[in-house]
Amino acid sequence: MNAMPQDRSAPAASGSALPALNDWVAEVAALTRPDAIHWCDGSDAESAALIAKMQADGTLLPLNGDTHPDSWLHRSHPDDVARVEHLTFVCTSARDDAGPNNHWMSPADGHARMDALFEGCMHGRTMYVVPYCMGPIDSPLARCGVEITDSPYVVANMRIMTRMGAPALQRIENEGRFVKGLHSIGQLDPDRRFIMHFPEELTIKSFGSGYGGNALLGKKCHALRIASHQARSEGWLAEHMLILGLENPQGETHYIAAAFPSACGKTNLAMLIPPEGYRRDGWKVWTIGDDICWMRPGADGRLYAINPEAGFFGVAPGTSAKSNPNALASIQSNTIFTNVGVTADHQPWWEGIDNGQVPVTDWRGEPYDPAKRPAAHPNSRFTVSAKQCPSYSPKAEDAQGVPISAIVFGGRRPSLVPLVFEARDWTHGVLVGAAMGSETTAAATGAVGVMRRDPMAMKPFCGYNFADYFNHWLSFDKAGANLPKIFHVNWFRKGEDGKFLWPGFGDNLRVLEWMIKRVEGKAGAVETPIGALPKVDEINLAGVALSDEARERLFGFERDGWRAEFESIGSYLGEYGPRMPQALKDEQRRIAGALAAAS
Ligand code: O2Y
Ligand code: MN
Repeated sequence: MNAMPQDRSAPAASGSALPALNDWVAEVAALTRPDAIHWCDGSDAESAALIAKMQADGTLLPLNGDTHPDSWLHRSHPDDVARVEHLTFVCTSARDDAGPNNHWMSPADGHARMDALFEGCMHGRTMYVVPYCMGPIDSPLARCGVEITDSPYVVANMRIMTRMGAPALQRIENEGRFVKGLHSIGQLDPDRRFIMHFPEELTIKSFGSGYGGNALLGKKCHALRIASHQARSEGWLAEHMLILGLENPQGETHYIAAAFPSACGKTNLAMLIPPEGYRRDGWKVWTIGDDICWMRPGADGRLYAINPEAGFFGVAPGTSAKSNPNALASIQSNTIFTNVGVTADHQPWWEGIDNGQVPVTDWRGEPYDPAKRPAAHPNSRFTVSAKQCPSYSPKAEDAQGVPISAIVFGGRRPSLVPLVFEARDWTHGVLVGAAMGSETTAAATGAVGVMRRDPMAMKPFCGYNFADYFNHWLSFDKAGANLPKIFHVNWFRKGEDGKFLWPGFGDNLRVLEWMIKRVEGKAGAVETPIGALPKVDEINLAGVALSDEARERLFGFERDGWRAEFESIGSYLGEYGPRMPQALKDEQRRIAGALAAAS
């Protein structure tokens, strides 16, 4: 049983029928010395009590109850506003198992460093024990975890983002296994902040941050870094991908999973509204998930996917009735906003909301002064249940997942990369994913036009060596497999004048339609060494005004540029040394050879 007294302020189960869980909670309590322990059951009453407590101490500020019922504003510490990749570690016994794509520490050093920080850190606080399930509670693809945290704000977010509480605890007790996540906000001191992963022990320790991916341990830490490791040993894939369903006028739905680096509009694509003509014809887009996808082969050889999350932790700035009406509709009630500005009548406000209102208070709680800082922090967020999204698919709750017809990779490529191309086969597709990335902008790094590769958008999230990860991807191509086609898209191609050539947003559906036609064998393509490009007359561009330059750059193939790109891809693969799978190196050489031969 627990070493510490139970918090009686809200009804809660006290302890678990699983000795391993009770023992761990007792061990953590002995280390962190909280004043009270609260086992979360996920009930409405528990949530109401937690929210009342946070309102009383100023952690949550009420927003306008008429326009945004049951919605709250949280202001994080100004030094704690984003994920911290430089303080994020993967602690494997062998350094090479974490790979050059991760910061590494030995498990012994990692635990020692973290346990010193956790020592006595919950004195004066309540320790919350949060059982959660990533994925539909009855899904064989779902996996469970328990987050111990001293942040009630984290508990409130976990309740939205995961299936949290009694049903999850029940599943954990039945299965006897769970990911252990220990979190404390500490003193929110950036010099005493680390996010450490121990994949061999299915354990996460996070200290010193209360924000997003650093603190909601079900998300990036569990569902990507730990799960990617677990997926490798169990034969499935844990990916940084949205999942959407594309329904045609005949009522047939194809499911597409798509990986883009952070801040490339994944949430917008997942909630896409078809252009007017498509809507009239009966096309629909269904949202399954906007960030994470767990996939595994089914009995028919196809990949079946679930969204392990239950909510959206979306970027607020730029979200508007034009850019993402579904997101805007989702966040009209029951939403936690973090680090947005507010209007005089306490409505949330951010740059790009474009609703004719004006902010009076910025994200730090100071009078809004555009000369000083934006009203909303650029990484400000909304946390909301996926069930509030008008395009949320009932299939998202399907325990068996949805069959994936196409996998899409994409990045921000102002030059060279056409709007869309299709990989020749699975191995080529894995190479396309391994080579993807974005060209930097001055705002991001100070260096313009430098290619930052972000394989499968997993650079910050793969819990093991990328070379082994590519090998794992390649391993799915085996007898009996019926794998999705793989495509690459680039919504961000620019013209001579530096302006985007493709309208993006709803018009991206035209590209998705071409992909599905390819899957169904109903569209032709131009074969090139880099893959199959659409014949311009086989992609529906009715109503899209494209200049000759735009058509050439969006649908053309620039041999010289690709030759240089493939040299660069070869060097990149070489950075992973002898662990890089030979099949991927051979594929790079095959294409480089084809590019050279045709000169
Ligand atoms: O800054 C954070 O902690 C959040 S990062 C994030 C949140 C939701 C979805 N994706 C991401 C990401 O960085 O990929
Ligand atoms: Mn993400």
